[in-house]
Amino acid sequence: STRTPFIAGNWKMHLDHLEAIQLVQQLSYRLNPRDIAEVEIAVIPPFTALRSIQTLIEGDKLELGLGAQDAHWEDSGAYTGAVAPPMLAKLAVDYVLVGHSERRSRFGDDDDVVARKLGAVQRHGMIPILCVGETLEERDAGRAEEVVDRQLRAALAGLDRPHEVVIAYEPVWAIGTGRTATPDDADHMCAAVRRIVGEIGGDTQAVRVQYGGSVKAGNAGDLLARPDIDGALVGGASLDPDGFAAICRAG
Ligand code: G2H
Repeated sequence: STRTPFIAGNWKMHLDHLEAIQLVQQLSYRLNPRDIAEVEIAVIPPFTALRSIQTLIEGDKLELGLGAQDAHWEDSGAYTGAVAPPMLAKLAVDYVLVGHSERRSRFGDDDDVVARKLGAVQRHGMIPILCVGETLEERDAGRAEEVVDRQLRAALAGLDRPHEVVIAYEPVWAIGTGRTATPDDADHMCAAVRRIVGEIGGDTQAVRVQYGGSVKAGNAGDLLARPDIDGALVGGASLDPDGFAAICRAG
């Protein structure tokens, strides 16, 4: 396909800003520009490390995208503890995760909140990485595609250009569990995601769809070789520079 593979490392709640700089440096030593010329790579650290990583990326002219793990939907206001999209845009943040399953299950981000955050991120010129995916219970009940369909429509319905969003299909039962969807299952759902984006009015060939859930160096090649999987959202394995560099090369 003509879509550039996109590998993003979601560090979750790990690493202080000094450890974060170290990891980015270790990563950049391991990535030969020739190996990754055709791949886009981003790191998604905690908020506290965004500024130092941004400085490092600019100072060393690294070919590395920067992402944030969440954003509020308002531009400012009395929302103690929250971070607003314009603050992130000013830090040259390229991507913002929206609707990660941990936000949905542990912070109460429902479909409505996800839609508002996604719109706010886009309005401020950043690209949302919208996470969707079914639980084990939903998959066993044969409802996986129905759940993903609902999540996509709720988040994307109001957008003019629904394909200008990266979508990460992350089956909840595969997150941090060591259990990965088979490449066939993952590819099948990523194809369904693409079809649904088309039904909402997006360009099915332009939208980038990542797979996420226990991606590591050992399984990345098989997943990324599939036609409808355009990249990976990597959690645990993105904290290891050797492993993450290997996943990037697989892209
Ligand atoms: C899913 C994924 C990254 P992990 O949450 O978003 O994490 O690779 O640890 O399963």
